[in-house]
Amino acid sequence: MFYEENYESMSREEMSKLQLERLQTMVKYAYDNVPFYKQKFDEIELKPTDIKCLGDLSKIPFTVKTDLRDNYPYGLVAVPMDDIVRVHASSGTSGKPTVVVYTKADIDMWSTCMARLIVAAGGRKTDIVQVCFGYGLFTGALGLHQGYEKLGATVIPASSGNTERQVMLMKDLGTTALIATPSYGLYISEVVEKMGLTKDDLNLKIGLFGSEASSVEMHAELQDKLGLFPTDNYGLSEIIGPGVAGECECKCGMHINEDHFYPEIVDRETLLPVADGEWGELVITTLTKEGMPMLRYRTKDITRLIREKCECGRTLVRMDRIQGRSDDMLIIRGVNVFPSQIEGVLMSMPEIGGNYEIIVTRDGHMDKLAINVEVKDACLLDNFAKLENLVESVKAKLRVVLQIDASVKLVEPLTLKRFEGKAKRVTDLRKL
Ligand code: DLL
Repeated sequence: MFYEENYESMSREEMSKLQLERLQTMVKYAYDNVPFYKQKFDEIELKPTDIKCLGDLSKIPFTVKTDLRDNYPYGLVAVPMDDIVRVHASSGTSGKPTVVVYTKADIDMWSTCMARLIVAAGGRKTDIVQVCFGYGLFTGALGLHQGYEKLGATVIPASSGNTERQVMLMKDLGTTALIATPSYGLYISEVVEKMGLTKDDLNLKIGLFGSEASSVEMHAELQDKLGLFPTDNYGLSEIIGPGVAGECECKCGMHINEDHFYPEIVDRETLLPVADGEWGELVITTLTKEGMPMLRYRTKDITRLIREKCECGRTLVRMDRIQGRSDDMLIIRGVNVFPSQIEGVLMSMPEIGGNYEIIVTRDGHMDKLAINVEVKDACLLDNFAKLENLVESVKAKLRVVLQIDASVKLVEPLTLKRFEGKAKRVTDLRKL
């Protein structure tokens, strides 16, 4: 089933034609209405009319997160404030938040994009949807909320936190669709168990997870514990929020709403476009956004594009699961380490749970990588020989994947910190 079949299953020729038309209009619009873009174009003597084909996009300078910060709060807005109907912001780790704005048409486009991805994932009008993302400036909750509402489903704006109450609501209100970060989804599954319930006491059918990385193994666990079909969903506030891309029922990459968000993959170091299918940093240009157009926004997220035919019938290009963020990458003893690689190893071991901490320290000139991870069954901690064996096999697997040694500590179930939003798993004490 499709939400907008004409756009979702366009031929490549039609899609490229539409993208080029929209790109040319968007570039002129941004140049005419946002002094920031005009200045950047003028500096390199680039004119909107120089964009004659999609490949010409690479002539346009990148936009980065600090451009939004430097123009805080409304410097990149392309319309009179009177036309802005919503403001969101992403928290950011330091200083001012990144503010993003929406016109009425932007909200409509956003809801439509979200509705497309919900339907692609298997969500329906008949769903009772519990949104367990935090409501507020974060785009996650309202994004999914609007999309599901547009579809005509029943939305419960539960927000995040108070997990026992979430489970009670889920059970009593007959929730069929769960919306959360994957780490919060797993935490909910632990609370279900703690409350003496099982997936059979719930009526969950589908879970739209996103806003942080998740592994195949995490999805298997969500499916097993909660009895739902989990999908991965990607987006970022600077572009729109969720609704940029999401997995369909085939789960073989996230379809990008590329008639609204044009994707490019560039090499992390040279920033030049990579060959089709290669891994690199995702760069997105908004093709239809009015309030705050983004030209060649560097997401810092590492992925690749997948163009092979998808069984679902959608022709929208797919992006692979995010491998990490270029600014998340740790350099430990000169070796590049992505937290997602560590997670992949941990989640592949059945005795180990999904909760872990990565701690990097420096002893003299020597970087040290320590990993604390919960075992699934506390009894294991009483059997010294078994425990030692498990620690050694985790270390050996990590060595193969990362090419460096790590110290590994197995701890009791439910003893590490839990998260209701995006999980923070890495502590790099070297920077302090
Ligand atoms: O997290 C938007 C969103 C909300 C997406 C709900 C999906 C569901 P921000 O708070 O601006 O927006 O964070 C954006 O989160 O650049 C990625 O690094 C990360 N991210 C988002 N989705 C995924 C995902 C929302 N599916 C930043 N896998 C992005 C991995 C993700 N990382």
